[in-house]
Amino acid sequence: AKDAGKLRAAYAAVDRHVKDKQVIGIGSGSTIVFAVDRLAERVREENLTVQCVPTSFQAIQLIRQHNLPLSDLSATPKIDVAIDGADEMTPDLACIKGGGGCLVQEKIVAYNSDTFVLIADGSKESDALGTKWTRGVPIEVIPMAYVPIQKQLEGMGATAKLRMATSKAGPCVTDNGNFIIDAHFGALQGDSLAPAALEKTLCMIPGVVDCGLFVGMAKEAFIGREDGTVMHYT
Ligand code: DER
Repeated sequence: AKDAGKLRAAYAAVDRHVKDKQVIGIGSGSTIVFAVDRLAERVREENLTVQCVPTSFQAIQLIRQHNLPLSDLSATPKIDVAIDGADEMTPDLACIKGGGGCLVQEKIVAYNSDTFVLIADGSKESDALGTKWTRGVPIEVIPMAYVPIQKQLEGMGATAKLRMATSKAGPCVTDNGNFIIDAHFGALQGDSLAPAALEKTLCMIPGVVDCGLFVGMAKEAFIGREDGTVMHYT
């Protein structure tokens, strides 16, 4: 049922936003797979001309596997619409991303797009970030600094864990060659823990490349709920 929700959300977003002659940011994760399926179908059926900018090696593979035109920010720095998933999102469209470890390029692509659209199944909806996604805010860090950063995060009251790889020995290494610390602060509410404030605090720590708090970035969200409806947040 989750996959059905992901598919419905993905199709609704692509059908609502994708037009001819667009530069499209392609996110990472599992929900985006449905969006690229639908995008490729529409490009073929409607003979659309699009350029796709990836947010990870996974996105590059998806674009190539569907024979979609692969571009990058050097060739097409202005993105019309970026579509991506989320690990948890609140009604104001703030979200936690990075469950798939691709948050750095995802945030760059989202930032450089005119319209950033989230797609997700209903399990991602939340009243407060950190209450349903309890694995922590993903934070990409320069490897040589991960221990002092981990200690600083613990000093802020978080449980901070270095993300270990599952299909290789040792830490997870991102597409950019860095490590990820997952820092769980509990519910992100209150002055210092409000998502916007926390994002700034985290990104100021030397050695932090970026964090998985996307605040004030998404303009819309399509959520495929269990009951078969698609909630369109704008
Ligand atoms: O890692 C990420 O940011 C992904 O976009 C993630 O947040 C969404 O992954 P999913 O579509 O597999 O749930």
